[in-house]
Amino acid sequence: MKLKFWVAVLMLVSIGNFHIEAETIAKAEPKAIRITPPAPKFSDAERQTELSRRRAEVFKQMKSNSTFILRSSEPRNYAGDVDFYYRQENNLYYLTNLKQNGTTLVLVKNGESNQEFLFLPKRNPQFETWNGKMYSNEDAQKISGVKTIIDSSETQNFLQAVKDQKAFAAKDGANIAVGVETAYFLLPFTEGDSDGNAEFRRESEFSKSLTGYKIENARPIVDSLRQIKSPYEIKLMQHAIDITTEAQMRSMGMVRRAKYEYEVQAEVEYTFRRRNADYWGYPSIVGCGPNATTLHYVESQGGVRQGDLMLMDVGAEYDHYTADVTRTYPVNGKFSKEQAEIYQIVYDAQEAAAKVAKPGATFKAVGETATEVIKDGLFRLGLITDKKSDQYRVWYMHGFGHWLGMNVHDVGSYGKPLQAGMIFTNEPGIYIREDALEYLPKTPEWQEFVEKVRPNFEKYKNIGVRIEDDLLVTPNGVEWMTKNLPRKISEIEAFMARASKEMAFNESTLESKPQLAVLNFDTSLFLNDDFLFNQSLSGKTIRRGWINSGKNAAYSGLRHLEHSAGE
Ligand SMILES: [Mn+2]
Repeated sequence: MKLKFWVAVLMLVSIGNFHIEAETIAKAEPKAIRITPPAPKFSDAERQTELSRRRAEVFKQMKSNSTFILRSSEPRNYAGDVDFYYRQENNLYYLTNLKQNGTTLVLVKNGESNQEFLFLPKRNPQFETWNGKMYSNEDAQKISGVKTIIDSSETQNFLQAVKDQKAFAAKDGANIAVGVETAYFLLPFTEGDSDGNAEFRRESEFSKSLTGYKIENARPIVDSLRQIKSPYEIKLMQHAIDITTEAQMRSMGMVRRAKYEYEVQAEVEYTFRRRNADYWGYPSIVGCGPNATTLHYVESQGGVRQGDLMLMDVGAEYDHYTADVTRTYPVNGKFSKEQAEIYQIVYDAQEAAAKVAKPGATFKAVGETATEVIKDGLFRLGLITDKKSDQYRVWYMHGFGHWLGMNVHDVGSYGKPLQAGMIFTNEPGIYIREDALEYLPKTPEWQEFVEKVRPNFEKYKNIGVRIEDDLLVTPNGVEWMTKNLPRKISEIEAFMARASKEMAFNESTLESKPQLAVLNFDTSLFLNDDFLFNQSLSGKTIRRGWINSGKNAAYSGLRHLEHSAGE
């Protein structure tokens, strides 16, 4: 009885504390950070118009008397009976915006008449109990704008009819008279196209089983459409980029207090989720010091050390569109002389490339402009001895950039001149890998190279810099979609000083008081089980058994004495 009384008093006091603390945190929200603007919203009519325009463009490029069959992607196994998060095949999503597994889109062009059909799984209460709501026919019609829906249990019969070159009559009355001359599928480009073979295995196998059709790969059609982003798509891409910008900013604000790379990665991915990104577009690359020189470093197990550079190549995915943004910044907020020298070369290369990027320019020429700046800079620092040779590849071993969209390395030809609506990454880099000189060919030329550059190499060893921005080609040049993220050395240093100060308010919160630690006790108090179990404060449930091992631990002293001194 007495105990319960004190628990009640404590709860009142605690609830009061919670409000005060919540208010303080709200006021201290760092102003230096650019909060992601609201997500773009489209009406049903806007979406349907956009999607039917895309399908109309596909029809335009299909031959007469042809059929295009697009299948949804299959779930991918993670382990045992657990799958990865389901992600729709990009082209099917591009043409329907449907995320449902088991969906097939059929486009039929007979003469000049165009018909669209959608095979869709029927709603199933058992499935919905476990996995959530499925589309009704009306939902699918409303989302995609495709009017004719057929139960996907008939997909196999339909495919058999295609094989037999017969018309298909669905049980509910829909008739599909396939265009009998040409069959389009999404197919690997070549036998050796391993990504294409993995992604379009079923299509490839089925197409090989057909006789009497001319088989065409539909990817050049959809790829060329996807290469030019519509205003609708640009809004989605901008949103993915804005989320990524905020994530990069927050990481710059907290990095000084981080001990391990994974903590910084967590800040990034926390921001992605907090801003309702669907996922990342590719695994986050968060590498500090020497790890920054590994292009696709994903372990994030290394330490975060003052004096080192942090390289972060991360991208939020929003509604099937991904950002791809890299920043390299000093953990302590100030570039050293050597770090700044390398950084400035990469920055200048980016600037030079962006200046020549405009409609009509080739991707290759834009990339070569960046390469020339890199070569000049490396020569100046004594890291190469011959600007006309390929020596620079020792330090800049990847391409200048790539198309960006639904895939991080998006579809589309690199031979086509730039055109308004294309989006590409501008991402030169220099990586002074610790062991780079050990693996060069043992020829007299390379030996001489090694001898000459070694002293300079020692100066810059373990510095890795990549700067990556997402550029939209406009009628007159390019727009930097990543322009809100500091990039100049002076901007980065000023931003980090401010953001780091403003984000310091939650130092203890981040380190030792997760969101649930709303009760700010100074001393350990004994509370009974009733209190720890299922108490709801301002709608939050305190989980039983929750352990806080930091120095301000509120509960650890109560139930887990062995943890109270920290891990
Ligand atoms: Mn990239």
